[in-house]
Parts: sequence; C-alpha cells; structure tokens
Amino acid sequence: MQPFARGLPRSWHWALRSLPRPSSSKLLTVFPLGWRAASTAAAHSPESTELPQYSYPKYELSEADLNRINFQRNIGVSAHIDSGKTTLTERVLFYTGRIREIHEVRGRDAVGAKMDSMELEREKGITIQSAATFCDWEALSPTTGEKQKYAINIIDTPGHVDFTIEVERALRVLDGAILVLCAVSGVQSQTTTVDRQMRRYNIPRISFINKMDRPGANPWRIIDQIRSKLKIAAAAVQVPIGVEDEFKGVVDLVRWKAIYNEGEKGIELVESDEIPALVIDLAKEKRAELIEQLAEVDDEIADIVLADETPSGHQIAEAIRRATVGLKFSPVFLGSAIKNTAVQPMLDGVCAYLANPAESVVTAHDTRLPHGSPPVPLVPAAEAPLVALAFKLEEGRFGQLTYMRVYQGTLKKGSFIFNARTDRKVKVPRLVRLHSNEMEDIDSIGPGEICAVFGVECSSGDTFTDGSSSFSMTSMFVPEPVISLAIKPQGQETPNFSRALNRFQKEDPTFKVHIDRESKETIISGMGELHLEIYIERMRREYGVVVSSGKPRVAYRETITERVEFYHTHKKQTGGAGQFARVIGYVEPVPFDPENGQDREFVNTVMGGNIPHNYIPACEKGWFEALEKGTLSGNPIVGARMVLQDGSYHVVDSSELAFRIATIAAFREIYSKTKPMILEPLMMVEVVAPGEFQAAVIGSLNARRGTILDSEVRDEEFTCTAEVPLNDMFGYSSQLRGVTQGKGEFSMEYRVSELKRTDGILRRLTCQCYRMCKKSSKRHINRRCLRQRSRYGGREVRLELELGILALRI
Ligand SMILES: Nc1nc2c(ncn2[C@@H]2O[C@H](COP(=O)(O)OP(=O)(O)OP(=O)(O)O)[C@@H](O)[C@H]2O)c(=O)[nH]1
Ligand SMILES: [Mg+2]
Repeated sequence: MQPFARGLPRSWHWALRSLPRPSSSKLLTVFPLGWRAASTAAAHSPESTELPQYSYPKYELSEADLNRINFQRNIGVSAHIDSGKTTLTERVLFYTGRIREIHEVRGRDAVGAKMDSMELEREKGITIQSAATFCDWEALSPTTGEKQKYAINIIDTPGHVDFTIEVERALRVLDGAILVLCAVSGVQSQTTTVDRQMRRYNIPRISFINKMDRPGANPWRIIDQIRSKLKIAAAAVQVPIGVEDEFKGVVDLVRWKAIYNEGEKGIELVESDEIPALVIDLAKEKRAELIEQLAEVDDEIADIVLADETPSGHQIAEAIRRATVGLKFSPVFLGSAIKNTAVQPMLDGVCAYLANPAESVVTAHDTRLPHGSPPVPLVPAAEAPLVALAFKLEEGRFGQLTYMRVYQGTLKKGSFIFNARTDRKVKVPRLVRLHSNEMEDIDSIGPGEICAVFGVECSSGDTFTDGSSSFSMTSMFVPEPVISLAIKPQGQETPNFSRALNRFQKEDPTFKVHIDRESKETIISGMGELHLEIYIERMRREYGVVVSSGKPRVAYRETITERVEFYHTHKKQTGGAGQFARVIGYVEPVPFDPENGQDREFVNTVMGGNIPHNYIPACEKGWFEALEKGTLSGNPIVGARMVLQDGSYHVVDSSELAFRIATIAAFREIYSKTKPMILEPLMMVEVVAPGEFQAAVIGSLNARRGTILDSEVRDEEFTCTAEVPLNDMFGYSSQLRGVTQGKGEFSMEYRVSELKRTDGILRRLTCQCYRMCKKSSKRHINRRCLRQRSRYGGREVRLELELGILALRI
C-alpha cells in the first residue's frame, strides 16, 4: 500500500484523502501524510481550489538518538585562500589519530596534505575540491571539566573564489564551521564571501586566528575586523603566550588555564593553573572583554553583569554556546597550525560551542503542496522516515559516488530509496564513509551524518526518501558562470573530449558547456580563469585530451530598468488548426534576492479563468525562454518579473504552444520600452604587497578602470581593495608580478553585476569585434562583420554615431 503515500499525480491526492481512514495505528505511521486530513475530506470537493491540509506525525528523539546526536558535529573549514585550512585539518586528523604522519601542503617530502589528494592540488599547493573526512575526539568540556568522546565529520573547503561552489554545497549540509583567519592579513575579500555563505545557511561559526607565529601577527586587530567587517559580536576565548617566533601556547580565559603543546608535533597537551606573569594582566583584560561582549548578546550574562557580579567559567561557557548556536556571537581561538600550537583547544571548542545536528533548524517542502507553502520541520530521529540530500557527485573508479547528508531516518545498505525529483526507485548497493580519497564500507548510517553511496544516478541537490513521504529539500545556491572560453581538441576529436566535459559538468554545477550556434565552437563557462584552466589541465592529465583555447570572454547579462505593460494577441489561421492566445500584464525590474539567489520571477494573478489554469505553466515557460537571450548583446536577461494579469483564450484554437509563443512575443514586443541595459561582472580585488610598491599597484588598478575602495598600510605591507570589472582583470597576475618584482599577491571575489551604461559596453563589444575581425581571414571578416551588424541591428549603428566612434568597417 505504500504507493499511496508517495509519488502520486497531484490529482490523485484528492482521491487519497477521501479514502476511509485506516484503522490500525501502524498504518498511521506508514502513511504519515495525507491520512490525518482524510477526516475533513468530505468538506472538499475535488474541484475545490482550497489547498489540501496535511498533518505530519511528530517524531521525538529517543534516548539513543540523543546520546548519539549530542556527541556528533558536522563542521566545515572555510576561509580566504592560503589561510591554512588544509594545514589545520591535517593537524586535526593527526591529533585525532586518523593519520600517523603530518605532511605539509607543498611540503619538502612531496607527499602533500591528506585532504589535498588530487595531483593538481599537491602540485599547485591549493585546494580545488572540498574533501570530507571523519574523526573521533575526546573533548574536554569547559562546563564540566570532563572528557567526552565526540564524532566529527569535517569538510575542508577551497579558499579560491573560483571554487566557491565547493564551499556553498559544503555549508549547505553542515551544522557549524571554523572560520580560519590569518593573524596578519585578517578579514580578506574571500572571508567576507564565506561569511555571506555561512549566513545564507545559518551556520554558527567559531573563528580561528591562525599563523600566530608570523611576524606582525596581531589577533586583536583581527578581532576588531571580525566585529566591524563581518558585523558579528566576537571576543577571544584565549590569549597568546608569546608572540611571533616566541608563540608557545595560550591561556584559556574560560577555564583559566595556561595550555602548552609539547612532545613531537605538539601531540601532548600540558595544562597549568599558573598563568605566566607576562600575560596575566592581558588575560584579565581580555576575560573582562569577553564577558562584556557576551553581555551584549546573552541575557543571562547581562543580568549577572548588571548585578555587579562576575560570571563563573561554567556560566561563561554556557553563554558562549547559546550565543554561538544562536548565530549572535563567534568565539575566537588562536593558534599556529604549522607550528602545531593550540590546535587541540580549538577542537575542544568545536565540540563545546558548535551546534549538534538536532540544533540546526532543518525543513523540507512537501512536494504535494504548491511552491511557497509552509515548510515541514525535520527531526534527526533514527525511527523517522528517511530524508537525505545528495550534495555532491564525483565520478570515480566504481561509478558515480554521491555524497549525502542524512537528515532524518536511517540509510541502510541494500535498501531501496526514492529520488523525490524523478520519483525513481533505486537500490543502495554500497554505502561508505569518506576519508579524503579513501573509503570505509558501512552497513547503515543514522540521521545527522554524512556518507557517500555508490551507483545511485542522480543530480546534485536531489532529495532521497524511503518512499513513505513526499519531502524535498531546497537545493543550494548556485552562482552563474562569469567567464567563458572557446576550446578545441588538438588533432582528432576523441570520445574522451565529450566524456571529460560531461563528467565535469555533472560534478560541478558552476561549470557549463555549450556549442555556440553561430561559430559552432565548444564554449566552456565557469567562475574564473583558474577554474577553467584547472579543467583544461585535468582533461589533459585524466583523459589525455590536449585542447587549445581562445581568449577568455566575460559573460555579460542584460536587465530591464522600467516597468512596462503588455497586451499581446497571438493569432494564426493559415490552414490546419488555428492558434489563439491573448496575454495581458506587465514586466518590471526585480532586485537580486540574496536569500534564494533568484532574480527572475513569474507571477500569475489571472482571475476568473480568463486563461485556464492548465495554460499558465506554458506562459511561465515562455517567459523563462524569452529571458534566455536579450536582443542587446545576446546574453541572458536577469532582474525581471512578469506579472500575468489577464488574457483570453479560444475553446478550439488555444493551446499550450499558443500561450507560450504569445508570452515570448509579448515580451519581445515591449523589451526596448523597458530601457534594457547590459550588466557586467564586477570584481572586488584585494592586493597585498610590500609598501614601496603602493603607487605602482594603485596605478595598475586605475589603468584597469578600477575604483579604489580602501587602502591600509601596516608595518611593511599594504593592502588595497578596489572594484574592477572582470573584463579588465585578464592577465593581471602577470602585470602585478611585474610591478611588484613578484612580491605582490592578489585575490578577487565576484561582487555584484554593476549597471553600466549600455553605450559604453556596446562600444567595447564593437571594438572587440573589430579587433577580432582584423585578425581573421578576409572571408571570415566579411561573415563576422555582417553578423555583428545584423545582431545589433540599426540600433547599434545609431548609438555608435551618437558616440562618434568608428563604425564597423567591412
Ligand atoms: N607561518 C605559518 N604558515 C602557515 C600556517 N598554516 C599554514 N601555513 C602556510 O600557509 C600556506 C597555505 O596553507 P594551506 O593549508 O594550503 O591553506 P588553505 O587555506 O588550505 O589554502 P587553499 O585551500 O588553497 O585556500 C602553506 O604554505 C602553509 O605552510 C601557520 O600557522 N603559520
Ligand atoms: Mg586548502
């Protein structure tokens, strides 16, 4: 009888609800959805437009669930490039006994860190793919002072902005994070991106100020930056003993103990009640600051402070936990991963202050209800029906490996699971836990855990259930590619070329491939130059396909700027069945919604069946189809909403096709009246270089149409932040190397699409095209130029004349 509860066509649910209520209580749990509402079914007729009401059984966490979940942590390590995430994770794995030896990122032994398992990662010394692992840690509780064993799943993420999707999908499924910051550079551009991603998924975080051994390390400046730039209350829970080369350990401000690392690789942790005289005043001052910061975000501490009392270590620890899990505070730990100092206390902090799987609010959408209906909360009870989310795919030696987070219920090897999107039933042939590129076979996995399954065909973001519910979880935010490149295999094209592209496309939703309709070239699009470079290199190494590529091109977007009404009738009566559809409404600009990443919308407000409801999806489809290509530059249109208010239909001649065409035509007709504009990606660029090169660096950014936002000089270094259009950033790394004698570094993050005056962009597009033409053969010139002319039409020629720029010459 299970099929009743899931995967029914929507119309059947009405039928289901009018079935008699099952008498046995067992059935009630088997059919948790739909049955409860059956008692009120008589009130609804199948034609009723009222939404069905479903109630869901409440699952309580059992004693066994609580014992497991309280000691379970799923955390990510995220931060700016090179802040030491992989180095820190390597220490964590070593201290928890997962690995026997510590290997450095790009170390002299040429082995490389455990989590950077890909050959390219080891060669370049950067993380490209996030890697998952798990470990057990006997954490010392700051409240009880006792040691308790915790199971921790860790995902080490890349810092480079080009691989931002790896951070996005890791944070989508985690319950907490370690935000790593460099003790010298502090909050950098990518730190703010990661911060935004953490906020998007409501992830509590602890901060770890790494590299305390570096000259110029100043944790207090960094804590100020966390407060001012990331806008979250933060305070140190430790103070360092010694600085730079002399950095030996930390004073725990909650437990009031001095902690040192001793033994080989700092494996032994020595605690002392004696706080070194040199830091005692600082420790007292910083403890007072910690209490003061906590009082601002926690009522209990505020009451104690108002009563002129000092909270105990126990009370402080509890308040830190409450405020951190409540996303109001970030406790700051200090250490040096490379010098093996103070990593274990940070791990204790992960267990003590970050949320367990039951503390994160997790909800799902019931697919039987329309979009936008209230979400259903999930409970990580082992007895509840299974709900798991596939968040990452990888093609491996044994077929597709799907990373999953189990939110509710238990996933068992050999069991059958249902894909909520396709409604397909699949068997779980093999279940594993991951340790970077190694795997450990397991038979079952409980709620709140992360695992991987083999041989389950699906897409990234798919929800799996055991078939007794119709839940689907919201997928993650996937940013749009910003850069594209034409590629061609050298020599004969082999099947490996498309095999490689298919695989990369499936694994990485920010990597897209299409064939240009006009030039018939294969175009790959991604998040940056490095992103595409890595895939080209992987094609060579893993598939033996050498490709040649053109110059990277920026992916522009178009947008509308004014609200315009439309009234369009699509009528065709030339032989055969006629076509008739009339659509009335308006289109208007909408801002980008950072919460769900949406910037295109379709709203239907048609009343009284003027357009029958079965034609509305066709209108919606037409609208999104129309947005695929703007007429200004041929790029997709974003930031637009269509509100369909009215229309009319013909009993015989109206069809889905007619309404789809009518919607497309209605928009095309008014597009020029909406005052469309072209958007170009704008990057937030941060350059760090020795002070003497400041003028040269600022000059180089200005020359690239950059707007300097901030410039900060510290000791011998300076940091400069600027906004520069992505199109002007190509080749900047070699220019920066040149002007700073190889001592400058830069990083950039995708900021926002900036509205640029259409004429300016058109001018550049025209110039680009002109240059392209000059280089090509004569025959090609003619074809290319004609195409450009026809694409832009008379409109561009007029603009060019207004601007006084040379028109295209043929
Ligand atoms: N001085 C010092 N250097 C460190 C420390 N931790 C890491 N490093 C160095 O910083 C560099 C980057 O370290 P990684 O661990 O690869 O940094 P990451 O954050 O994983 O980098 P991506 O994954 O590429 O974003 C390496 O050269 C490390 O040796 C530290 O505590 N002190
Ligand atoms: Mg790394």
